[in-house]
Amino acid sequence: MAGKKKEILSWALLFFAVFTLFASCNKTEDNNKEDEQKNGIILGFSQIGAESAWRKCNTRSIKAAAAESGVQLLFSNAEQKQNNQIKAIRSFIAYQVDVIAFVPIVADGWDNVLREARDAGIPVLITDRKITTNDETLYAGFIGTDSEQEGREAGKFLVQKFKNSDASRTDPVRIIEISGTEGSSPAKGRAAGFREIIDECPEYKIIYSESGDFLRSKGNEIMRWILASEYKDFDVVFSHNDGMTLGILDVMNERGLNPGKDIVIITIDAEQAAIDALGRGAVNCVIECNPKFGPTIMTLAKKLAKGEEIPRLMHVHEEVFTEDNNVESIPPRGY
Ligand code: GZL
Repeated sequence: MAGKKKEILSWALLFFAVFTLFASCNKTEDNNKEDEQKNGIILGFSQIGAESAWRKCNTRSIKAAAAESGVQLLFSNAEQKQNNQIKAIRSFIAYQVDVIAFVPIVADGWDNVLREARDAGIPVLITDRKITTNDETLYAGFIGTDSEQEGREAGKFLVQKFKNSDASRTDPVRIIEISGTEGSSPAKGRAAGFREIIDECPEYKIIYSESGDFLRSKGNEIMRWILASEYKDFDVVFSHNDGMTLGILDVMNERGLNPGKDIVIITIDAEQAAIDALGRGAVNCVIECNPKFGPTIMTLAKKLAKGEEIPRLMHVHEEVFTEDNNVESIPPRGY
């Protein structure tokens, strides 16, 4: 009997040993999968700051997409300083991230730090704003908005608007331009695209242009100054982003002016507040600049981490909303 008991015990012990071994293999496998998910690629991202509703939405899109796709995100907010971006990129290099992505606050001054990233073998993806460089080996590709086209759309709306309204008009159409951050690709691109269209029509005249740095407070300040200056009689405001436009509208409303009726207002971004202003007739044209390309950034970063090629230039889809649109049909903007 004792022998029988012994035999059963040995079988039980053998079964337990085999079961434990099998379970631990599974566990290791699960751990590996979990590790891979958790420790996917490491992406170092330098964002310029939080200067507008657009920027905050862009950041939300990037962070949500990283979490969704298992990308480990090292996120740095440069607080509007190029130097902080350069320091962040250097820290990503030191940390040996798999990929670096960033929004260049201005177009110039990136060659040295991007050369360091290239020499460290870390691919770079440029997002939202563009850089100026003669060395195409410094980055793998660009994903973002087409600022020149946004400027052209503003010009096309304006020309159409005045063609329809008063064909007999002989005096010039006096335009105020409130532009974005000096030296940034959106400010340069929007200005260039707008001029490409209106320069074909001599009756359009930009009587005053100043950078509002994409800030609502600066838009407000500049319009306050203009209304007390020799430029106070104008027909159109072309503002490079909705934040500055909202600051401009605040002053106009304070002064009992009639934006959208006596003064044509054209703005870029298409944040909800601008669409609402379009709906109440305070703005005539809102050109979309789409901030929600976080998922595409993650897809491109994963390709780069695997050593795959990506398109050199990718522009996100953008719409134009005008006073002729049924605003109710425009989906909620989310920013
Ligand atoms: C444009 C983007 C601009 C937005 C602003 O691509 O860089 O920066 O138009 C934002 O609202 O601050």
